[in-house]
Amino acid sequence: MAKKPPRDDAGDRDLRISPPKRSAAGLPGVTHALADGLAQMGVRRTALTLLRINQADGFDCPGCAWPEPAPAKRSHAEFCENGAKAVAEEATLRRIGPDFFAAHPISELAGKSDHWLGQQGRLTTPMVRRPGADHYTPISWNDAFTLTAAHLRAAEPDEALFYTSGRTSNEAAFLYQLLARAHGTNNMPDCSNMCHESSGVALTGTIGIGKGSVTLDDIHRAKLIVVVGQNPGTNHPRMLSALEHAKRTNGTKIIAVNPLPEAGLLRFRNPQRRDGVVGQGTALADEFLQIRVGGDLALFQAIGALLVEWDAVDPAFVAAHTNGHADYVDALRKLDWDDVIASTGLTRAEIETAARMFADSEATIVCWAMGLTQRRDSVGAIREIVNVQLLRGMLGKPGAGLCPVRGHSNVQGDRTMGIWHETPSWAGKLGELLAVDIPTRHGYDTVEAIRAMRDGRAKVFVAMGGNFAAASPDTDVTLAALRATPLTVHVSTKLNRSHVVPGQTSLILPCLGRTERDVQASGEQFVTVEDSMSAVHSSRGRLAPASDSLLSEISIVARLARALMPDSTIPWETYEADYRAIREVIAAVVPGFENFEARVSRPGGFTLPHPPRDRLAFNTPSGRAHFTVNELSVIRVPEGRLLLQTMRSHDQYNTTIYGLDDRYRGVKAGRRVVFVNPDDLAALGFADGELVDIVSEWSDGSERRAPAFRAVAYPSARGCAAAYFPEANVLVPLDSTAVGSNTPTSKQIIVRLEPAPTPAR
Ligand SMILES: Nc1nc2c(c(=O)[nH]1)N[C@H]1C(S)=C(S)[C@@H](COP(=O)(O)OP(=O)(O)OC[C@H]3O[C@@H](n4cnc5c(=O)[nH]c(N)nc54)[C@H](O)[C@@H]3O)O[C@H]1N2
Ligand SMILES: Nc1nc2c(c(=O)[nH]1)N[C@H]1C(S)=C(S)[C@@H](COP(=O)(O)OP(=O)(O)OC[C@H]3O[C@@H](n4cnc5c(=O)[nH]c(N)nc54)[C@H](O)[C@@H]3O)O[C@H]1N2
Ligand SMILES: [Mo]
Repeated sequence: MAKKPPRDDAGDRDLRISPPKRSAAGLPGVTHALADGLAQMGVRRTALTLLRINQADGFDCPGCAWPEPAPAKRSHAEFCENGAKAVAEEATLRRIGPDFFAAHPISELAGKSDHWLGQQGRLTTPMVRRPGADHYTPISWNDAFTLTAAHLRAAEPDEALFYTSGRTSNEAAFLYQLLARAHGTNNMPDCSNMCHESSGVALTGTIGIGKGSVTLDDIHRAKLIVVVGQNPGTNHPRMLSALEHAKRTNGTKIIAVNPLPEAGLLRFRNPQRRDGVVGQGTALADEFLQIRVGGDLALFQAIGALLVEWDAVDPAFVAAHTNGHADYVDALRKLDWDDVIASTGLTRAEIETAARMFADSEATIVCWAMGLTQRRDSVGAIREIVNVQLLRGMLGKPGAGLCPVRGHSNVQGDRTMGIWHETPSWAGKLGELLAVDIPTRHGYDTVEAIRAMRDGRAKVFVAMGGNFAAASPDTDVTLAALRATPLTVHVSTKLNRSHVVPGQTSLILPCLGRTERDVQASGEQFVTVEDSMSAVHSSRGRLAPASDSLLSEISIVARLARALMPDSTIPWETYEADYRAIREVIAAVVPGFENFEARVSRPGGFTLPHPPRDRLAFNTPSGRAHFTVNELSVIRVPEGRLLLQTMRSHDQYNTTIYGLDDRYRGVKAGRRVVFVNPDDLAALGFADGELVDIVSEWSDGSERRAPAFRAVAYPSARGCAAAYFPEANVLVPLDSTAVGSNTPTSKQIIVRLEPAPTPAR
């Protein structure tokens, strides 16, 4: 039997802190995975569901976007502790229906924690909140679509916003962008805007494609893997198996670049190997560069400068495939090492050791994630990684390349399918094929969408998954913006913050999840997804749906489209009845998807072309890869202030909080903690464990406050602090974004700590 959801909202009442762990996974990983499954699903369902994850005939793990090995090489347990938690969260046996919403007014739910909201169970019935009401009440699907269509028709097309989170399948995403564009807008903000947008912008500008260039096979064959600004032990646990494999079979060297000594990067105990469950495990990182937050651009410039100085470059590659080399080298000659030291907090000797490893490696991969993408200079920092890889000729050969490690399991696929606030290159073809006018005006990204709602320029907000209210920056601004919007519509599996800050009218539309059977008029359907390494494969759920009233995301889009455009010549009904019809259109318009149906029906699917990797072809104006010159500007943190980054605990999936522990970092039963180097804490006059407010300071003089965090002395880089997202989002100013990608700077916030006022008795 599954356990009942918790009744009370414990908060940080029982918070305990112990020293951080030195290794990841092993036996505790296995038991934690099972504990979550059992609590949510009971024994039988836990066993049945977990064995289907990432199998060729099963469903794609809704956890992260790390790829699966080829079908023949897959183990029976091709998932990790956190994948198991993601599945348990969706396949839970807990349900919330009309009774729940009748018992809990919205004003009460708004006071609950994200953890409590998510723990209540799966949404079962469409619900509506009418203007002024404090309760959601049931609404029929038909009425929900009619209501939404009426609001959309009453507004200009560009007053509508269509948000997407990265779990949406290729088919649903393709149909959803078609709906938005046929309606006449490119307003498609998506979670990517807050995630890897900086990677896409940096890579498109330099190598002509916004995606990573490596495959899993490359990871196994690399001689050097550099992991920058990423915490795979928590966020991509199966990546650790790949790193371990490379190390054991190939002697691969690993460099970790991070302000925090993350457990998984230092040592890994592979739960799929006997010695990993009980033994010491494998030491992963050979070199740990404990960089200051924001020091990566300087680090890679310095590595580039040393490689040039040592003549450790690949002149043939540079001459044949790149341009801009001379300007780049000129700029490197002017590099100011004092700035490099100030920016990175590293010694020159440490940087030289790392550069030597680059110089000695014939096959280098650089991986990165949110530690690199959510800062003011993110695009520049990623371009500097590209520079170093180009210098050494690390594209288009086995075991080498650029590897942005994506987050959501289909976030890369969603962009391929046209979820973008600009116009995809193939939009013209789509317009011709279906006889629709495709808009060419730039739409709003996430930050612009918030501004539009705040300023009354948006009338309808539709979200295909995700949790916009909790994921977005500047929480108070975002919540007010959502509340001011005439209609908000959330297609969701679970209750979350976005539902309890409703627009004037608000709809919750409950949908099927990945693990569930999807039966339409033509029979049982599957959908497809694309992982972080451009491999496309099918995903088929097997569980009975959480409720008979659920619709698939595709049905919801198709039915909304018919309500909105009754005279449309687009065959929405056919698409809903048979997803093969959607794949046929995708095959006809999206490059790389020729013969889609047949190729994706093979076990393991197929890999999309990547011109730089496949044949050193660069879709840039010059046909070559570009070296770039990026300005190094040292982040000056005023006296008495810290540079705060916001990150994930081990027990959360973005805004979904599975539990209140962060095992590897020694945190139990609480989330309102701020990690600070002990020397900084002492210098600022705070004691370890003291209760503090975090106050962020923005350049326009405005301040934002996150009250009542426990200060934790932690072995972080000097001058830096870390707290969890989404609790700390309130501190990120809406206008503080990365140059070039407009990604909120969730990893670069200047803060001061203040003693928290003693609560009144
Ligand atoms: N279990 C689980 N899995 C997930 C997710 C989840 O929430 N839970 N989220 C998914 C999503 S959407 C994403 S995008 C990924 C996120 O995966 P990660 O990018 O690993 O996520 P974060 O927790 O934000 O970790 C950022 C890391 O960067 C480091 N860092 C911070 N600032 C800097 C800096 O200036 N320089 C460097 N070099 N490092 C820095 C932090 O210390 C931390 O280790 O994971 C995906 N997978
Ligand atoms: N401060 C700070 N802010 C950040 C970040 C950070 O590091 N720091 N990270 C950013 C990043 S990398 C990302 S990707 C965003 C994440 O932003 P989002 O993608 O918007 O947020 P999630 O928390 O992943 O969304 C969780 C919700 O998705 C719904 N859901 C789950 N599965 C399904 C499904 O199959 N279908 C549908 N329709 N709904 C489903 C559930 O209702 C659940 O509550 O947050 C960003 N915000
Ligand atoms: Mo993400």
